[in-house]
Amino acid sequence: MRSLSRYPAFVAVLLLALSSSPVRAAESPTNPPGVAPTPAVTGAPPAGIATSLLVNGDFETNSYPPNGCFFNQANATINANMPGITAFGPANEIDATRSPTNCLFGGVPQSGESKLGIHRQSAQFGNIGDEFSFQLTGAVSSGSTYTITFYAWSILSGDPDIGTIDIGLSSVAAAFGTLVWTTAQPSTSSWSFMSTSFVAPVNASYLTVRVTPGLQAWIHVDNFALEPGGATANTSRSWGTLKTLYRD
Ligand SMILES: [Ca+2]
Ligand SMILES: [Ca+2]
Repeated sequence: MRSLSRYPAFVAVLLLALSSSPVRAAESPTNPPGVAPTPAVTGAPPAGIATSLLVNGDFETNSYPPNGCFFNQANATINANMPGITAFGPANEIDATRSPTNCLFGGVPQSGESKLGIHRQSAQFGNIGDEFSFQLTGAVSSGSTYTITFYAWSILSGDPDIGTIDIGLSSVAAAFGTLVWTTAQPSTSSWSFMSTSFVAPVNASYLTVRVTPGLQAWIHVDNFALEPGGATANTSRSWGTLKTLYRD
């Protein structure tokens, strides 16, 4: 009976493993320049967003003027225009959009009209990077499980590396804090869906984002959500456990 009672959890782990390959979102058609933005869809938020702990995880709440592409924004400028977001990386050059177009690089925003581009510079400039945090609507508790999802698109037009994204937890808005996940490499031709569940190693009030140190890459990101719960890998499940499960 003991092993049977573990069956649902085991299936959950299997499903997690099967779903770990990146899922590519369908691309939206690119609107021609000058077309007015499509009005925001009203009603219930998409599934998975309603319980997100992130403030402004889609970047859609901002005071940038419409139909604009805002490259190399000082951290203070990002912070003045995007509630819930704190830019703090030493590179000080996050790119923000409020446009139904792709702003010449990557794709149109994965959701809405705003995405961010974060960069890590060349070794000549010390590989310094852009970093930012999301304010949380509720504290993350050490020892509890959470699921993070977002979309990323790596741009190779001016940088040699595809790069990866680091996700961290921090007690303060302007420091990366503790690394909890490094993603796989995003696609360079479409939005890659990034998702994992993790057990929080620390209490935190902010979720942090950066391009992984040690290389030179420019990655666009959009539509972040952080939700309580999720299935995490259990390294104690051995082949012996599997055989026992089916023998019983
Ligand atoms: Ca967005
Ligand atoms: Ca930039």
